[in-house]
Amino acid sequence: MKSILFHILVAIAAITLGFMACKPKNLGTAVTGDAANKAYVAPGQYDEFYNFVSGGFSGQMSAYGLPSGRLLRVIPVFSVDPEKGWGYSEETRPMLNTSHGFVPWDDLHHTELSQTNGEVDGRWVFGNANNTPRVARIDLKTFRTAEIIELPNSAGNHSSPFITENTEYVVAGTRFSVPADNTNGDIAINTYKENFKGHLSFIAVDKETGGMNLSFQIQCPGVNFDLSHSGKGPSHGWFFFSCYNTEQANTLLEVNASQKDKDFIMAVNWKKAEEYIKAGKGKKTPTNYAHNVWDEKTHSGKSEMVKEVLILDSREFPDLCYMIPCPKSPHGCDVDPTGEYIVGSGKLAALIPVFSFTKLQSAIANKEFDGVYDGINVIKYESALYGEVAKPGLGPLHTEFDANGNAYTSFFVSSEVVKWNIKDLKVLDRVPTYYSVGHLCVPGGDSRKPFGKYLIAYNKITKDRYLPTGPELSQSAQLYDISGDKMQLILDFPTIGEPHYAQACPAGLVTPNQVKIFKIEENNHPYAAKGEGEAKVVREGNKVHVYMTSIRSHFAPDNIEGVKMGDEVYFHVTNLEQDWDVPHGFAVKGASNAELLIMPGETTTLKWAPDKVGIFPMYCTDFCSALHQEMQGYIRVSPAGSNVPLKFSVGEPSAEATQ
Ligand code: K7E
Ligand code: CUA
Repeated sequence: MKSILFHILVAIAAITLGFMACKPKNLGTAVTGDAANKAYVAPGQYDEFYNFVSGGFSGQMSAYGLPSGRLLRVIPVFSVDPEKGWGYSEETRPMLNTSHGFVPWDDLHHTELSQTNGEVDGRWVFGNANNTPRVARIDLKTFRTAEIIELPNSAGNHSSPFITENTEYVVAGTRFSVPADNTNGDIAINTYKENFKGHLSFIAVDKETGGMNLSFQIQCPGVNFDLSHSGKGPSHGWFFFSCYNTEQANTLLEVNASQKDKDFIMAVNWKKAEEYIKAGKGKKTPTNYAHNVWDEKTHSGKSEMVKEVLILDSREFPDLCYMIPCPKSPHGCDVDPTGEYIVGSGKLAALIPVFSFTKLQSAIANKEFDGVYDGINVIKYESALYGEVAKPGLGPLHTEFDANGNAYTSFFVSSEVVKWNIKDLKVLDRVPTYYSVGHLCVPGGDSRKPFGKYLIAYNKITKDRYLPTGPELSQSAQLYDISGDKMQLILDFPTIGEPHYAQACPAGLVTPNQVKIFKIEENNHPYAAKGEGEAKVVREGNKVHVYMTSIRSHFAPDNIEGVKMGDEVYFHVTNLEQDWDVPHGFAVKGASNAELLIMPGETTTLKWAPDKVGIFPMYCTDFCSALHQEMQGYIRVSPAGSNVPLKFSVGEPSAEATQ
């Protein structure tokens, strides 16, 4: 059977090559050897790993199975999603609240799995919003966004959401420096150097619940924080942030922020920062940011505005932050599994510097400084440097690690992944990517315990890899087997949005904790109807609350009259099912928001303002039984001031039958 599949794939490859005659040759189109087998997961079989992939400008995250590359679920995070009613139902709308009001979109770049003792634990996955700065926590019991916290004093939240080795903190560095929230922002842009500041946010995470709380921020010079990673093992207690635009330019950054030969990696002693905060050294500073939390018992999100944040000024605490020079606009900032080596990737560099945590510590102790940058000591490059990987490729971006002391770096310009040994800094292997690779992911690859086995490249350009789809082509990932000495390409799979960072973990860390249904007796939604006997319609002024139930295959009530123009109708639909995999949907004609998708035991609300007099059908949108198509009803809308009484029913005989 294996060889049949292989022959089919070879045949497909041959046909494809013949069909796309203009396609360049030798681009790794044909799979080699046993590649097809390695990525093949037979029907009915499960994948070995979950892969949580950022959705870029789709604002969502998606879960794929590895090695098959099968898309399992798009998890709505920062963007509305009509498929799940996310951001459309009354319960989910507060989750997208910000200090700018309801924001239905964002740009999610990086995902990060929670860790315990430096190992991924499969409890939560975090995501960052790059536009309106926010961090989200997705609960992997439900694959739902459980919490979103906005970041004050920030603009663009790129250097995020990276975590410490026990998930003590999720960290977020601002990409754009801006004037602090408590200062006058109505100033000339060209006063950047004087007035713009960069803030690093430390969000504490509750060990049990995962609840997030913005513990403190460190105010830093006005640079662009790009990426980060925490220390681990011996370097636990430190965080490393790559910075660019240390020229502090406010225009034409492509030229003006590439002036200096070296920018910085900023090393932050967050344990020290914690001590200062405990000692009351943080300054309470006025601000305004949203903190949105989902409650699984009321099936609702709540948004709260927070008015204050604790700030430590990096200039006042010289033992908090240190700058390490790093060549040519560093992007990726990655720490190896031992915690000793910090890899900086300069987007315009032709080498990869590897810094040593031990050397960094002795450089600090011996004050081996090379001047001061805006109040922060600059470590001598050579004093922190372990060594450089010479001639690795062009345009290094990101590095991941395996469990055997190897690093894998993506090269955007030369479109390749390069494997190198951390100890001797020798290049061991290189494979092409198709094309212009950005981020990489190895399961557990930024933790103390990488699982190795696979490496996924997330590419920026796909050109000729898939059937064309007009001017916009598919986004793409490529899967490599890294279990041997040589990396082997085994699969291309399309992805959603633009993938940036991703995380992966063994499925067994996640599956045992899955929620299958919500218990109806634990449903504390204020408008729940926990049985058909509780179904009703209640008028409060111009608000009409429909306490509706759904069960295979009808709604109760399914006939409603007495709604008038000018009313706001709230359909609170409780799904009475207590079986796994039996959601119901709900939609009403002319609704300007979306549908609802209601999980077993859950209550979800659709707000509807009828726009004309007449009869409006409503129906279940999710195919739930053989009689799903019968799962429907009507609502009658009368003119404003009409005396049609409020009336609701299910199963009432028709007028003809009662005569
Ligand atoms: Cu947010 Cu390099 Cu896109 Cu990753 S960054 S690629
Ligand atoms: Cu309920 Cu379809």
